[in-house]
Amino acid sequence: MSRMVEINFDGIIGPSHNFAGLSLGNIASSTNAGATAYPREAALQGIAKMRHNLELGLAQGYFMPLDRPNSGWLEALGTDVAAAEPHLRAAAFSASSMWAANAATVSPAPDAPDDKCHLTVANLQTMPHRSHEWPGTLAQLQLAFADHEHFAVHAPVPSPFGDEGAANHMRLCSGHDAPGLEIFVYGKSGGPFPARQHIEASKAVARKHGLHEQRVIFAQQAEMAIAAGAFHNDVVAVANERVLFTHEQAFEQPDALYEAIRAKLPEAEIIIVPADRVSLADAITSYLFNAQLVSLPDGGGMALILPSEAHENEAVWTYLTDLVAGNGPIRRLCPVDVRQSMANGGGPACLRLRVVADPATVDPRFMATPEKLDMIARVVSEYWPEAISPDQLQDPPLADLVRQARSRLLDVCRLAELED
Ligand code: SUG
Repeated sequence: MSRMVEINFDGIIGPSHNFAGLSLGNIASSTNAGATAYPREAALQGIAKMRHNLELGLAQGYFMPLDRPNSGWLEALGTDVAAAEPHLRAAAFSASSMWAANAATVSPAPDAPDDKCHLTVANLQTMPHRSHEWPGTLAQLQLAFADHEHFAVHAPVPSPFGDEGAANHMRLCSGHDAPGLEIFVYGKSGGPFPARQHIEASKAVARKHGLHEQRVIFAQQAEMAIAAGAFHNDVVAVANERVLFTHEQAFEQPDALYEAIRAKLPEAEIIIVPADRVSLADAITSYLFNAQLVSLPDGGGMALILPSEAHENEAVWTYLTDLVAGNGPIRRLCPVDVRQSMANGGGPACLRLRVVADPATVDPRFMATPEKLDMIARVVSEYWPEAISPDQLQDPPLADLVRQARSRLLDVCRLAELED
């Protein structure tokens, strides 16, 4: 019997995690540029989040870190790890695939005419350090979702149309296994920071997934939000089942969007956080919308898995406490510590890709259990570097150490075929 549930696949934080200030428009990344990073602690924080979600009764999976430093990419640029200019070396080392919300856009089977779950790997072409993720990500998606009866994995949208995957995509539905309304959020360039999601990419993904135009909305992200540091829509809005939880200033034309949502999905419930309760600046530093909004099993209502930074922001926490005290669908607040990822602009929701599917149709090597997480934590504790400062990226032993750590993880997870 098929059991369609939402599975959260987290990117395991790779051994080369560092703060190189590579993402213009991502305020945390720019603020922490040059700081010492703690890859071991970072990965253990990510594993603890997965463990927490398993304990809540949620289905959990993971993706492996990619092969870094990416020497093939440097070679294509006519250089290598030793000779590369520092910005290229840092881009080759980046552990940015941890942010699995940018891995792909996912349309679950109930939304598609062929009754398959469609995944399009994101080209991430706006930021150089992210533009070389997709081949490694595609290889994993093809393995994890190799069951062609249930999944269709698509190649990336071609250049020059930037696509950043699920971070700019929301799905509203009466239940995960019911047909959904898919909202694609795009940006327009021209502001101080790049708009990373191009409308042509969003439209291409919707076409490739075969979505019916009645069940799709394309909405422009507010230029003001991008300029304030919301480099992806999931920094200012999140959806789960029939609920859209959004900041008032997330969209360029919010009223038109809300109206279109209500017309296409009358049961939708839109929770709008007003700027006079939580400013855009507080929303972006606290990452309250970069929460995982999840449905708890057994009718437990919805919970927000939030970064602990949201707990520490008075305006944000007061708003959230009032929210759960009301009679709304969001019943529970669960702060989690993902500070190492947060310092590069990645909250709990950035670290995961949601796939609605029957877990039995997914390659079990990508599915988490408490025992497997313990095993992964042991590899991380033994092999992940404790600290990486930016000037260490040029030390030849670091590249070997990072590669060896990943190989060890692939071995214990029986995924050595992902080795290049
Ligand atoms: O693409 N940070 C990532 C953060 C991605 C967050 N994802 C979502 N919002 N879904 C980015 O900007 C920083 C890397 C550095 O500076 O070293 C970075 O890539």
